Amino acid sequence: MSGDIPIDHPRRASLLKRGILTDAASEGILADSALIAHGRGEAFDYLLGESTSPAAVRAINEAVAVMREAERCVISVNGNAVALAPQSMWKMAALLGCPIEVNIFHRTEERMRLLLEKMEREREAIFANGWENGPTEWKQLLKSVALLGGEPDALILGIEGNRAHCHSNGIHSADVVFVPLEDGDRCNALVSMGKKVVVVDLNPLSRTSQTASVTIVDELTRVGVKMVESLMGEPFSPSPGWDNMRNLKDSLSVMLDAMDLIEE
Ligand code: PTJ
Repeated sequence: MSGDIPIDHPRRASLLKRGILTDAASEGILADSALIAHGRGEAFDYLLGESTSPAAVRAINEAVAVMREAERCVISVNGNAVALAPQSMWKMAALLGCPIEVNIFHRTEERMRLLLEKMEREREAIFANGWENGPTEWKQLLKSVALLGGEPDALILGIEGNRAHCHSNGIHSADVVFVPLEDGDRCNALVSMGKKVVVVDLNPLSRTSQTASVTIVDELTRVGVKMVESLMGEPFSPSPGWDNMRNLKDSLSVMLDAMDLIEE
């Protein structure tokens, strides 16, 4: 796929992501509506100029600080996150010393099996290729990350059906949950359980964005790389007056400023 797209094509990064997702759909790891969700995200990303805004950088910093200070952090991944940014998720978990839980909205045992297998293959790929600029003990850190999701023994309160299943030593007992591409109901349920919820969502107007404790309005693959970089640097504290709504408005105004790109 990458060989077919000229290196200077203006939509190259976007087309590569489409290729990754259509391959993942063929492998059976995505929900039926995953490509629609991605397309919605793409439209917002277009308005961001497909780059990380200063508001998103502030949210990424806040997210990293909150996750570092957590007593029990967990990274919750769904089909789209496993397809798009699996290696960043592993590296973040290794640096934070926290588990990864595969937790999907459209849960079937077959999808869960495929997602867990794909995550393990991606961990192996990091071992095989090394971790550039990673900490000296990276192999040990990566090895020690627990991958949860296969044997849920608890429920997310306030949501129904298969999508409520989670692990008691993962999402259920976490004080901070990182959930890229979350749906509104589940984000709301996690917040109602008293957890801090950090989300990545290109749509600043979604219920997820508005409900979360920290919302990063940016594209997941870019965010993953930046969060790993930040976690490899010096720790810093969360900002005491973090105002998520203010940051959402700042993100939305970057999109509205795209109007200036149209010459009269
Ligand atoms: O794997 P499952 O079963 O858990 O299902 C996953 C999907 C994504 C299908 C499910 O969570 C879903 O339907 O999500 P929504 O409610 O459509 O929300 C997805 C949100 O993610 C939308 O607001 C999109 O704008 C946003 N989004 C899509 N792709 C990206 C993104 N945000 C950041 N980076 C992306 N690459």
